[in-house]
Amino acid sequence: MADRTTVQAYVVERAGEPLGEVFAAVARACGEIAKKIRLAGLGDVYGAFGAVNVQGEQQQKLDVFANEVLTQALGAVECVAAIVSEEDEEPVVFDRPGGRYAVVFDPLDGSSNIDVNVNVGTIFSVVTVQGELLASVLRPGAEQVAAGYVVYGPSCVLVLTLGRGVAAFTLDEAGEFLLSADGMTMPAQGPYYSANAATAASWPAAYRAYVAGLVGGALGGKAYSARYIGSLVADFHRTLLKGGVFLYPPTEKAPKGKLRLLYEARPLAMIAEQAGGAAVSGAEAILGLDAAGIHERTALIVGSKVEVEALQRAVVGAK
Ligand code: FDP
Repeated sequence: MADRTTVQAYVVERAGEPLGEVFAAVARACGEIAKKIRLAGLGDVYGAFGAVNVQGEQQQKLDVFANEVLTQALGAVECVAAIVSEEDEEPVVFDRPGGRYAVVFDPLDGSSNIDVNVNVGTIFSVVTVQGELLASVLRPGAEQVAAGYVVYGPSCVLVLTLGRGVAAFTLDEAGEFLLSADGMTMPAQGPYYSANAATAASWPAAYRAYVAGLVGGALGGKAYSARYIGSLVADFHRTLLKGGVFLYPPTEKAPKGKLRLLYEARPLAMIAEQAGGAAVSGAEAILGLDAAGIHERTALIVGSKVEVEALQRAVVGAK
């Protein structure tokens, strides 16, 4: 049952005013993005913006809008030293003495789903800037101060962790995210696996055998069912609530994986671990990985402990 605790009040109580302001800005911006998405069919917001981003992907109009709204909101927060966005080639640095955090985000994830009215999301991570900015954001995800995502679905939900558990907030009609679940835990094992089966022929053999095992009852006799939306936040959100495993393995086209380490894999890995789940890139824990660049890609296997550890054992065994 929702109470009247806002995101900002929740964060201030547990982590202090400055981080509370960061989350207030994220919540405000995501509230605006949610409104834009809800009314997308009535405005000129569907379709391509006409430019290609640093990842070589067509930017959608809503990608650009979401990036601008988040950049503006976070740029107005005194303790934010810099932002790193999927849509920007380089970090945006704010020249101010009080800056102690960098916020790393994917403003609108799953944007190929926008035009067909399927769930999309925003993913973000907060890190402390100590010394050089770039070195601070590249340090392993275990050092994240906080992480979260917003899923723009039938209801709009913001899920966050401050490193001590996971909580969810639901956007109300007045535009405020209010606490709707606290102390969230992921089931230790779940009924679903989630992967783009069309790419399976080009996965390493251990991944193919693993998924065949899930379907065939190799993990405790359960026959797993498939669910794949193709929108990471939505696929992760289901995995958090229902359990199971989401996997985006290395493929021939993307041998290092498709998803981005800093603003997709790391924040979701932190949330998964805080909810009792796990996240690996194959043999290694996502949160232990160093990054060489801000737009680095990784394979991502995230979800319930039983399934993720089984995959990790399979990959290590195949080496
Ligand atoms: P999209 O290409 O629509 O932006 O990170 C990008 C992402 O979506 C994820 O949201 C999603 O999980 C994944 O790519 C889908 O990739 P495939 O189309 O290759 O399955």
